[in-house]
Amino acid sequence: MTPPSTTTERYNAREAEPRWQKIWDERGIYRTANADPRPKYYVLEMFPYPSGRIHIGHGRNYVMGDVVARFKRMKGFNVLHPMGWDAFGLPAENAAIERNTHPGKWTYENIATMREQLKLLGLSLDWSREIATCDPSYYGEQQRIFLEFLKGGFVYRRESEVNWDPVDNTVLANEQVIDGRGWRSGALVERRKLAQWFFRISDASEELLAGLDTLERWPDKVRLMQRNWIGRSEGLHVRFMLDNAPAGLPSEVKVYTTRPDTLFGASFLALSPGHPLTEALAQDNAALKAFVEECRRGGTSTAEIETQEKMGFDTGLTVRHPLGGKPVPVYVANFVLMDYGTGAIFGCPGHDQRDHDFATKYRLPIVPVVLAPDVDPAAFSVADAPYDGDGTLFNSGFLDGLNVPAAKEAVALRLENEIAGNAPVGERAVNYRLRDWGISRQRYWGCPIPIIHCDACGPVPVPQDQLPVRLPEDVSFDQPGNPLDRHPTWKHVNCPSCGAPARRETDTMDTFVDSSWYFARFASEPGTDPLQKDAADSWLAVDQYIGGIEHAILHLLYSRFFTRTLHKTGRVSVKEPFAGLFTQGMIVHETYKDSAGKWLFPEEVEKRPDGTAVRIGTEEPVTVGAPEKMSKSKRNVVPPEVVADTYGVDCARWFMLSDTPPERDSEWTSAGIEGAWRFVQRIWRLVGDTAALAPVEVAPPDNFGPESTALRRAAHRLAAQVADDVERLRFNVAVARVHGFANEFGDALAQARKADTVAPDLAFALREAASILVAVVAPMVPHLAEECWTVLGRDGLAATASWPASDPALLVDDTVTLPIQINGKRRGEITVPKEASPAEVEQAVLALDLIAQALDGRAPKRIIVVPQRIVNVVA
Ligand code: ANZ
Ligand code: ZN
Repeated sequence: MTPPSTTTERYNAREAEPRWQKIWDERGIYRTANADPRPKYYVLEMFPYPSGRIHIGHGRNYVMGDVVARFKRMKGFNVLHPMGWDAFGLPAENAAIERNTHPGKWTYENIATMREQLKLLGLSLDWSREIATCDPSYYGEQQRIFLEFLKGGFVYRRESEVNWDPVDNTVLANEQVIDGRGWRSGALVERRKLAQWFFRISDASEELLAGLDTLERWPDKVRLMQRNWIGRSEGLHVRFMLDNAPAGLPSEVKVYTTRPDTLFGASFLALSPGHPLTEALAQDNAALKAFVEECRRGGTSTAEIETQEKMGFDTGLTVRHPLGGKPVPVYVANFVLMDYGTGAIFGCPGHDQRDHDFATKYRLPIVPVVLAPDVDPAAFSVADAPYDGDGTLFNSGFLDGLNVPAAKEAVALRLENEIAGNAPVGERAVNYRLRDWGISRQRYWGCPIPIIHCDACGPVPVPQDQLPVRLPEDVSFDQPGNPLDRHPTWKHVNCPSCGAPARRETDTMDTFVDSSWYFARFASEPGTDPLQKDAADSWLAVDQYIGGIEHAILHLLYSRFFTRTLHKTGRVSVKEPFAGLFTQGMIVHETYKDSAGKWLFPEEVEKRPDGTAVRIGTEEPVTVGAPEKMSKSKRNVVPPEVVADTYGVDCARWFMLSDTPPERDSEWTSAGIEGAWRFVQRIWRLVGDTAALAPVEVAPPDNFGPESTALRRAAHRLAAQVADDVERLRFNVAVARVHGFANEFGDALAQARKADTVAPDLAFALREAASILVAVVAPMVPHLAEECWTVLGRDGLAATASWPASDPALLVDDTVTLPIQINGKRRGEITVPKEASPAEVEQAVLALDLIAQALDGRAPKRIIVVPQRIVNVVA
């Protein structure tokens, strides 16, 4: 029988993809049971905010997570791969204002749209565990957790500053302050003090820092960012005695410094505007009071405070320098933060930029005390810029000649042993940049803080049987401010403790709280308690967490703190939520603008071969901009539906995994997606051709010839190597290997087609190779894999198949490559089986073209084969 030459029919993704999705769905194969004897594997992508619609750029991390989930299932794990919605937040309120709708309605509509879009991508998710953080069952549990944290001493209430819009009379979120003005009123924003709730995350600084060392499967970059954010520093507290302290005020100021070595360069002391001494002095100093108010203007974000111009106020007071006793003036300065160190500093303008700016502005002395190495002291100046490098102390009395670390130590020792009024003047101290986490938000669309304020009893927890505290539905957004606050009835309740009329807390929680434990929520099966300890313990930690680098700090740090606190309150056993973390690169795309400067969608543009572009329909020229992160505002987005309709989502998945390492940005191009399409068709043809040449499953023959052995080796190696690549999330490497294998496989098929009949060993090897190929690509192109599985007549679904086991005998490399020398000169090499006899090697060498050419048809005088080493030909 002559085998047919090729499969001509094309793979029709548009028809096949929805069909297989329906079958997966009907058979519930991605639903996960907690009671399952197989080892567990939990893979999670950072859950999305339901902002509207997704574009293909959003899909990359879900596809990566899906490849891991599908791969681990094939490897025999009980895989948890859930999805949910980070559903509270400001955009929903903004939408409510703009469109006159309810934030909940807007949110749930977006969820419905985005759920369908995600389903389109063929993700192997357990949708039965879907959660939305705005669901009362979710946020009710969060309220319980809040109260447990409160009881455990991990939550407290204090006054803290917020952005205040004086025209709209409302608190603004940082993102509602634009260039220092309210986003709606345009009024200059002020800072106001408000009693707010805080999580004591700063108490956990040391353990959060130490825990980073255990997170071996996190990117070093992220661990470093967290380390810097926690910002541990070692320094010295130094007490400065006031010379002329006004009656009734403290007689000293304590500062925190990490550079005690520069103490002789101190030319001023600066207090924060919020320092108790500042406040006391301002009581009867109108000018100082006005200055403090001036400092209060502008937003509360750190970025804003750091970029403000340095401002100071001379209090007229002086302190004694603790080494030497000269008087040092005391200022109030806007750049000194109240909630860091002691809220007071000594300024050394010679060696610190901020102090230098300040001293220059207020004409204070700038004295260098650290001399840069190999510099002439006479020529060394810090008048124009401070010097913050290493060096040798000078202008510094007993410190002169010491290096910086030695000088730090010397100052610490001296001041530790100097006693003033029963206490040492200096004390070593450790400080952390990490601040406590303020969670109160004066917003509607968030988790209500379950507290009732009573004039007699103070803040009282809402009793358990009254949880959840639900958000009222009947709210209006036609006025600025928090609708919960002006709701006619919602906040008016009786005190649970004494029964007197009282008020509900109208603040809601920061949405970062919602995302700090959702991974634990997914562990509970649907219809059970939201945070079941057994379930959480059996699934946590998340084995592989995948998301954007933009969450490297806050979300991950808060989740780590939250998990540690859940551990302390007995809710879960783990301390760290994410054992493995991967931060994927973004998908970027060119931008297009018409002549009027309006952004155009890619589907409105036709690219010309010369790189120029025109608008489809009008033919007007289009300006092509550099690839940028896909974003709605620049319209450089590709909707998943469009890809699904034209190429099929498997092509999109394949393309997203190809070429670029997953941690790097990847550019979406039509050439790229077309390339993926061609490869999908190629796999389809390889499988089809195999089925045509070797239509039935045959038992493995006793002996394999060289051709079938070579193909088997390649296939078995592919399975082993791709497994390793996927374990390490090197998807692009896996894709490259599949390409390489496809070439070998294609060659083997072409050879087989030439013969009149396909030998049984080759028939077996071809079918085996096709099955391995399909199984190996199944996690990446799952729909195509199912279709191919059917063509090969395999049982069951590709999605539930096992990962192909590689025969170890086929993995060892049993060939050896020997260099060939002719008359002592290296001329080439030959690859032969390791066990080949010298006679066999000799024969193989003589058959080479290069030998025939070198010998010009004559026979060689001698051939010396050194087994496993070299072949010498004497001509
Ligand atoms: C004197 C000095 C001399 C300083 C010098 C630096 C350089 P880190 O490393 O981040 O802990 N500082 C202390 N408390 C502050 C506050 N509440 N607001 C603003 N700045 C504050 O930073 C410690 C340094 O930051 C301290 O060391 C202090 O300035 C300043 F050549 O003391 B230094
Ligand atoms: Zn009361």
